[in-house]
Amino acid sequence: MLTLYHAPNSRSTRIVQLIHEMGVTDQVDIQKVSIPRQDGSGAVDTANPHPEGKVPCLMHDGAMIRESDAIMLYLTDHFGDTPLGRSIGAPGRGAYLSWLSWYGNVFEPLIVMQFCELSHPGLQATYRDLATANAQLEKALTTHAYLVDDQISAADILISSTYGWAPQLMPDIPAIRDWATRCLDRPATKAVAEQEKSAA
Ligand SMILES: N[C@@H](CCC(=O)N[C@@H](CS)C(=O)NCC(=O)O)C(=O)O
Repeated sequence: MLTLYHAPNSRSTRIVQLIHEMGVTDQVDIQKVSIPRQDGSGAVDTANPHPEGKVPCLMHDGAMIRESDAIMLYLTDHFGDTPLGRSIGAPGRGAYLSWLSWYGNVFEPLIVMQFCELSHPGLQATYRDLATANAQLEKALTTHAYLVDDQISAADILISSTYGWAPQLMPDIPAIRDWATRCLDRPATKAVAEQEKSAA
């Protein structure tokens, strides 16, 4: 059995959205846990096996998978017939892995830097900047309807989730705005977000 440790209205929401999009809610046990929130509420939950007390955290037969991009890759590989993944040998596999990792290694750090109003030549040299990141998204989305190809993948769910919790970061770039809206307005993704927001 797969178990996802999840705190509503957090970075683990996108994993719940992926699970709903894949139609495998009956095959993943979703355990709600608390986390310390930026407003001072919440606390580390001893029921959460994540070594830093964070979410998301996925357990599968005693093995732990953490970090959103790794969890999405793990789930789409595990449920190999889902159209939201790109299996080994599929034409989009390289782009799929690249966008998933780009999120964790480049895009999320840039988003955090923006929130913290951080800038430094070393950060710029390593991550470039949000304008460069947005230009990459725009280029990909001008070529195809989604990041990997013309069919939505978990990479789209992951990267567009940013604009679900931080809509103010949406750039004024039609290709990005339209793509994010297409992703966030999908019935399963929207239903999870609305259910969590209304329960908060
Ligand atoms: N890069 C990680 C970030 C995980 C993360 O920071 N999660 C937040 C929730 S939005 C958390 O658990 N915070 C609680 C804490 O820092 O103790 C991922 O995407 O999985």
